[in-house]
Amino acid sequence: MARILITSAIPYINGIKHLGNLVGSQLPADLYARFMRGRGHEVLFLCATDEHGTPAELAAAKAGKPVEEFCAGMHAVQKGIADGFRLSFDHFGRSSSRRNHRLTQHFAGKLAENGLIAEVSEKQVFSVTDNRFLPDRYIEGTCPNCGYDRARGDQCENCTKQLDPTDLINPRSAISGSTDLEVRETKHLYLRQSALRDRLEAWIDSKTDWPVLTTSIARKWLNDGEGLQDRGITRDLFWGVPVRKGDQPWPGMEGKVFYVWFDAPIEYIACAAEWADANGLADADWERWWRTDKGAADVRYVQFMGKDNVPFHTLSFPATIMGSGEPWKLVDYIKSFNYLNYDGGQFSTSQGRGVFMDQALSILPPDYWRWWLLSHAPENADSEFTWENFQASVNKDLADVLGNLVSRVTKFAASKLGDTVPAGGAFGPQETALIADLGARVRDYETLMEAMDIRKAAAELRGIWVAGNEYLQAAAPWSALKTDPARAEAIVRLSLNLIRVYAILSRPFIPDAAATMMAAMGSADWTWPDHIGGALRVLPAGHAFTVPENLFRKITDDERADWQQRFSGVRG
Ligand code: B3M
Ligand code: ZN
Repeated sequence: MARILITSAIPYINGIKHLGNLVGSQLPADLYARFMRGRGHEVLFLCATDEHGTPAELAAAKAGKPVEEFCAGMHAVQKGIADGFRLSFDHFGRSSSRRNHRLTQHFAGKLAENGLIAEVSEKQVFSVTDNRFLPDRYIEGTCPNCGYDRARGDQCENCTKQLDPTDLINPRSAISGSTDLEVRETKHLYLRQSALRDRLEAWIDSKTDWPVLTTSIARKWLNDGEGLQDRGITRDLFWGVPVRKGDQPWPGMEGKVFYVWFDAPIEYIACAAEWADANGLADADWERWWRTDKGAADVRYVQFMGKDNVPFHTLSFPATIMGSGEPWKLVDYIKSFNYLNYDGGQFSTSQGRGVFMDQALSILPPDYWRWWLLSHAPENADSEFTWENFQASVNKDLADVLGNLVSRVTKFAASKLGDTVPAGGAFGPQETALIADLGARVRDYETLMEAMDIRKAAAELRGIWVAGNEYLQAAAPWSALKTDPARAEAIVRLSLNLIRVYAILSRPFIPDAAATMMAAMGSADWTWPDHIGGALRVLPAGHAFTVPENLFRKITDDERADWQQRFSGVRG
């Protein structure tokens, strides 16, 4: 039995994620966690809300709430939605937790001790009316290049020119509109990533099994321009982890907080501590997942994220860990994703375009979304959600193939042979052939799932369902019943067992349907089918089963058209 630590990129607190975000981190992480648990491994699967930063402060202000209260409320909302999608986190933590405050300050202190922090004085725009320094993107004005009057301080959206806030004509605060802006001197801490460049490069070079998407992004940043840049890790904000050197004050840094991207990945560690706290465990119980000197050397650590988050996970966070000089675990494998597009355009959080997690659950149960999203995961290229494709996948794969098999077998068995597994007959050549075919397919499925080759794994699972359907069609117990009832009993006995095995294999993708199938087979034996021949004999003759409710319903053309229309505009 192996030990596997799994983290998903932690979603920002300030809004509900869309399906493109879901398929790029939390959902594939859940798939992998469920598969590894199903195989009998010990898994710790962690996620959290990413609660700091200017967007959180501004969203709270817009909602008219103190930021702590806003974050607590949104954390509960996101937790509810994660549960709705059956995301099986062992803990859903918060980057604003005391554990993360202390760990973040601890890491900063260690980095300073090791000479990896520089204190830099810089000039920044201060809004007198808002009483705060403004990040570049919260300064608006007229673009000196094209004259667009709502250009942002970091870039003009109209002509795409990269800008400096001081380039803008008539600059104003994007928060209040105030033009009462001053340039003030402020001091910040920089993480000297450049000093760790060669170690980071050697480490990336050693990851020959990583997806090219992951390593190519890392290499681009390692070699960009003058090479890896040092990075500011503090901000002049109110909400965040106060800057301290371990448990000591940091002279000259009073009133400042760490940058959200400094403390967010540290929450992966803090979240394990939160998990231990929430379950009455000791520090040693979470440290055995994270400290290589305390048992974590044999843990395999896998991270899941969208491609935009890769630089922070391949360079900045490893720089924090390496620079601490302490034996914290480094990630072993990073599975990253391209983007999912939406019906001819892009999903967009800022524009409210696409289907958001709460909306998705309001129209269909989670398995429908899980199946489509995972079987179309944007692994090797961007992929696209269209309502036609969604309808076709659900209706074909889930309703016609899997749902239909379960319903035909159980209804036929119950109506013709009674409500227990029939005893007659023996397995013959058709069963032997099916067992051989499934044996090979299940091994293939395992290999693909272990490699996180998600689309191919989904295709193999569908193939496994299809094989069962083809067997049933060819064996035709309804015909056998008339001429050779014992033969019909043997076919039904195998088919009922097949439903239990399908529940186990399908559970990582469609956990609710899997639970329904297992319950209908009157079993709670989720043991992975290492030997398919044996697994297809687990439910013995005389074992009671029931006919489940329809597993999946079809999406009608009217519904499809209605949803297409309803989700075509922007979210209100
Ligand atoms: N919160 C980005 C996002 O929500 C960011 C990920 C942090 S991972 C440490 O998409
Ligand atoms: Zn412009």
